[in-house]
Amino acid sequence: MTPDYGFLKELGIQGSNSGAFAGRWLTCTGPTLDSTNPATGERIARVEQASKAEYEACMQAASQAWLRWRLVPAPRRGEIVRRMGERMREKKDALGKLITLETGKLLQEGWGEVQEAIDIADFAVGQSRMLYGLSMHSERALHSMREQWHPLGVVGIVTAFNFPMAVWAWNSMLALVCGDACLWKPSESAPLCAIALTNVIRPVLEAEGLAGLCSLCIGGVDDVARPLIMDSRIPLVSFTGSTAVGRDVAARVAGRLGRSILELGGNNAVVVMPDADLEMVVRSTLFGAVGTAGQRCTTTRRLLVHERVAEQVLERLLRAYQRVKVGDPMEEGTLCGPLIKPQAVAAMLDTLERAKAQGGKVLCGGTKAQLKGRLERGNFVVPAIVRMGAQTECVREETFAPILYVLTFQNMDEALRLHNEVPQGLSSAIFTLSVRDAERFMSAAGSDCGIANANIGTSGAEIGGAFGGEKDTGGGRESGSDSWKAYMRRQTNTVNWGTELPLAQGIQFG
Ligand code: UN1
Repeated sequence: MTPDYGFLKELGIQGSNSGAFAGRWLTCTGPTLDSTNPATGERIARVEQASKAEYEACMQAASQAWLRWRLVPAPRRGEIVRRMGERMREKKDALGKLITLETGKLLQEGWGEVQEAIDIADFAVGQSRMLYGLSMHSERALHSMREQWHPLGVVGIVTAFNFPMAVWAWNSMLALVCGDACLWKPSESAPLCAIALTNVIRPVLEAEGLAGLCSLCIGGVDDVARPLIMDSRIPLVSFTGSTAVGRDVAARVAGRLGRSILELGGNNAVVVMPDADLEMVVRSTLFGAVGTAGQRCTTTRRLLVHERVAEQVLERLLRAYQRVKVGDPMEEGTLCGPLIKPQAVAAMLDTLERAKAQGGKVLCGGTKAQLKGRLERGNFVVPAIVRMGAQTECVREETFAPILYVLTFQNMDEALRLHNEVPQGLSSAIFTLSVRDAERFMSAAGSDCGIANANIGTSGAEIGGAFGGEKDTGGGRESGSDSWKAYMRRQTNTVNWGTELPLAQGIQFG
């Protein structure tokens, strides 16, 4: 039986779709891309991808729209973003289902992701009235000094499959209130999510005669990704993806003196102290390690447990893993959907082989899950827990799959050393009832990550905080707090309202 995909129609998805929006959907001349359902291997729809010519048209549309947009008062820009948020609210159900269909995330997670996009729209509306600059006291008499924040231009947004809507929203909702235009290159594994979202917000921009403001360009490395990264008309590139690709993007963008926001790999750990509430540890680790089938940047990949409670934690966790239902992400009760591609399954199995060769013991899962009927060709795996000994090379790598490494420690010093010894630095958490240990974990000598939590897992951050991390995670910050500043240029203004011309630093000249 073919399930009812009526929501595709509601989102304007057809059998064959244009992959380039430049204020209007273009006829594309690049290669055709199939979007497939990772739970069934079935094709959902086709996308005609952009070639270099359509890339150029998208870029021009965004640039043209920006010339007008940058002069629209920021609170009015906020009003337009508010309406985009309203459109996403109206279509939340359909958008969430599409995320599930195309990426295999659970329905709850699909809806949660759309909510995250709505939340950042709301946040950006408020921010549109708070693009504050400082004023300073000039050292010269009858002078005033201040700074202003101005729009940057066209922001290039490159997103990954695992958050195919929210990460675009983090960037674009802020960029828009900041007065920028957006050019979006989504993941080739989630093109329909991008097309649908563009269709959802399009009427708001069209009503303003500014449809090119949110351009979309789906295409390959040579046709779209590289031209975007190398385009000197794009002052800021926000890139979400692997550390390997991010390193290349960073070098190329820096080479043309552009700016980048990098949201790269994570290798997030939960530290469990002997006084932790173990029930909370188990529940949050399950969500952190198995949620989104281990394919979040914030996924819990390492469990560092005090040796006094290690056996107890493992026993409870194994019991919880036994109850995890692997299956159709559309179905209620499923806790682990498919991985995005067959290659991701192969990568998981390969990593587990290496873990075993390094002395790791697979305590549960770690195999392909062979499901029946429609799901027979889905990319399903059974989430794995691996207990590691002294050798931990594979633990240093991020494998985008549900593998949880368990390591033990004897004291906080050792826990912190283990915690910080991986190359990545995105998210982290400690479970303890001790204020001292919790604060130490979040201190300057504690976790080296961009996110450090106490009694909350590593994933599932709210939009209000700045999101991002250090070291191989790339150093970028997106979403809440003052992340908006990255999307603007700062201008310092000094005004002489007197009749003399005093020089700074007291210099006498002539
Ligand atoms: C990502 O995995 O790229 O904190 C983003 C979280 C989500 C965002 C994850 N709010 O898990």
